Order: sequence, then C-alpha cells, then structure tokens
Amino acid sequence: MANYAEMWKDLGMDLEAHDALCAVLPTAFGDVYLSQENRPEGMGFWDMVVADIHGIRPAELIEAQKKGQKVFGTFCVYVPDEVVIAADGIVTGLCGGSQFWVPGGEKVLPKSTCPLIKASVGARLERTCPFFRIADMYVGETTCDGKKKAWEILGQDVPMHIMDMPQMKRPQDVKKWEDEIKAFAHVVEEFTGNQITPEKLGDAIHIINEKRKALARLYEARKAKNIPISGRDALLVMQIAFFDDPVRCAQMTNKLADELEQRIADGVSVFPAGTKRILLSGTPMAIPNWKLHQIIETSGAAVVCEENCTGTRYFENLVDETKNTLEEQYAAIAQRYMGVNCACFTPNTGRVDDILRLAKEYDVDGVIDVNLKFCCLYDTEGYTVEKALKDAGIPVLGLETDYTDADAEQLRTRIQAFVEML
Ligand code: BJ8
Repeated sequence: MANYAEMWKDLGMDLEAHDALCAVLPTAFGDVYLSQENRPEGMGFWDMVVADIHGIRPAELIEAQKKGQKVFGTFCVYVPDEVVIAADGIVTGLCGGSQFWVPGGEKVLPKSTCPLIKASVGARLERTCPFFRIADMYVGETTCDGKKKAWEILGQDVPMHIMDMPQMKRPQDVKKWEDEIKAFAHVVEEFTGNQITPEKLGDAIHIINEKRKALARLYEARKAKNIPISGRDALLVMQIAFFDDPVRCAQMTNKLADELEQRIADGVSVFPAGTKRILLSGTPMAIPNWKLHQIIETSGAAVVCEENCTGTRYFENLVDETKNTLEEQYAAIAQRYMGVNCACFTPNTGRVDDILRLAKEYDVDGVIDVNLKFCCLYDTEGYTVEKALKDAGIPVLGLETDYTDADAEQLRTRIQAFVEML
C-alpha cells in the first residue's frame, strides 16, 4: 500500500483517528471478501481499490483539482451526475457506511437518526474521510427529514447546494424537478466557471448511460441459474461505482461482465447448486456496509439482486440520448430520475411493482426487505412491500438493522430460519 500520510495531513485530517479506521478495514475486508472461494479474477481491480480506498482515488481527485476541476460530493441517486460532468466537474459519493463514524455523528445529531446520516456527519466532523475533505461543494437533497436537517450542520464550513425534491410524481412535480435540475446546472456553471452546452451535456449523458449499461450487464449475469458472482462482490462493485471515474467504472465493469458471461457459458458458479436465491430490498448499503450480505451468504443463501440505491435504483433506466437542445435534455434527465422509486415519495407504488418484477426476473426464492434503524420511510413502506409480496406468494422477511455488530447473531438466527423454510 502506498504511503498517503502527507496527503491526508495536507487535507487537514485527524491522522491518529484515521489510523484507527485504517487498522480495522483490512480485517473486515479479509473476513468478508478474501475468505470467498472461486471469485472472478476481475474482482482484483476492486480489491486493489478498497485496499487503498482513502489513497488512490483521493489522490486522483486532488490532481484534477490542481488542474482546475471541481469536485462535487453527493448523498443521493437523484442528484444528476450528468450536469456536473457536462461542466467538467467530478462527482463523488459521500454516504457513510461504517459504524466507526457513527459516534462522531451522535455528538451533534439525535441518537435516533439513521446510521447512514450519523456516519456521514461523523466522517465530516471528525475529519477521518478524505472525500469529505476534498469535495469543493456538497450537494444535498430534501429526501428525508434526517438528511434535510443534517445539511444545515454539514454545510457550515463547505459550500452546500440543496436540491428541492418533489414529494409526488404528478406531471407538475416532474416539471418542478426539471426546473430544479436547471437551477442546479446554473450553480454548477457558476462554481466551475464552465458553461454547459448541448454537446457537453450530450456527452455527459452518454458517459453515465454507458456506466449504467455496464452495471446492468453485471446484474444481468446474476440472473443465471449458476450464479457467477457472489452478492458481496456485486455489492462492492456498486459501492465503488459512486466514487470511481465513470468511464473507468464502465470499462472495468464490462470486463468483469465478460468474465461472468464466460462463467455462465462454462457452468461455473460461486454457490453450490440449489442455493436459495435472495432479493434484498430497502435502504442503501454505503461502503463498507457488507453486514447483511455477509450474514446471508454464510447462512446457506445467495444474494442475487439488490432493489436499493446501491443496486438497481442506481442504474435502471437510461436518459434519452436523442435530444439536442438543453431544454429537451434537461427534460429527459428529469424524466429518467423521476423513474427512481424511493420511499420518500408518496404514493410509491412503483417500488412495489419493481420488487415484484425483480423477484421474477432474478428467479428468487425469497425477499429480505431491510431498513436502516430509524429510517421511518422504508420502515413504514415495509408494511406495503411485505403485504404485496405475501399476496403474490413470495416469502418475505422484514428486518431492521444498523451498522453495529450487536444484532449480528440475532439476524443470523432469523435469516437461517427464513432460508430453511424456503
Ligand atoms: S433515493 S434511499 S439515496 S434518499 S438517509 S432515506 S436510509 S433515513 S438514503 Fe436514500 Fe436517495 Fe432515497 Fe436512495 Fe432512510 Fe437514512 Fe434517510 Fe436514507
């Protein structure tokens, strides 16, 4: 591993606390990832990225900043990367997925806040995540109440732009989202000093669509009877996709997909025949939250799909590439993003339709619907999701968890019992 101590120091990070984080990550990664057998060779790229997760990509971002590019940190899949890329900006995800950061968040937020928000705020305030230090601007959104209030704290010493999300999906709401995207584009242009032209926006739309198509290929491979990649590995690819350069992400994922397609042709599987297939639905799993996948896949089942924002919600549906004017392009972008079905919308029947569709497409034996503790949106929607699945005759298990290991054994017992009855 290269030595990035100087870089972290220059970023104003708390080196001692950061060392403590760096000390636990390799063990966690080894336990969850390197212990697996017969992994696709292509995963070597992601193993390398994780081994230096606070080094390689941050160093690239700093280099880009030296050349005048701006880095935008985002927290939600509704924020359109296309707009930033069209102005020669760079997007990096900022959602926190480690318990390590939660106590820092709890110093300023109510304990009864979802761990994703607490970890994100903790990572910023405790100065232990280089991505939070590097981002020139944070982009928040008015999705859930916890996030809305967290922006007021996170934005105290970093420029913060907040996108006002509609709460419904009527035609006037989609129009409102289009206006919001245009307003964001204006902010991005001002901040970067670069004008967004139809050509540049068209190129950016294409880049992100190609990334989506590559991720969709990875997921397509998971539909096979002989499962060529574990859920853990697929999740890792998704998690890193939020940080990586989008062109490289597409290249590496396509390469991995080539290998997976070959594995399918050769009848290679990472699970024994007859392993139960699970669809995981619910709240996103930010890196390094591998907890549920690890428990499920060491309890006799395989995760074959994630209906969440570190899963299908991130890549399904493309932006229409046939539009030539900014006006039409922004409308096409708004259309695509309003096709994402997050529980922050009401009604949100599209999500139930998605889950039923995915259960069929991935030929699953059961669904595990999970929400992060204190996420009222997904917890409440769990009622509707579970009812729809039961009505369709698909076994479902509803779970609530956080980033700690405190409930790991209890979860394992429940998941094992669920898998046994499938
Ligand atoms: S589009 S899921 S990324 S808002 S932070 S809502 S878990 S209490 S993350 Fe999300 Fe965008 Fe929706 Fe996806 Fe609940 Fe926590 Fe809020 Fe969360």
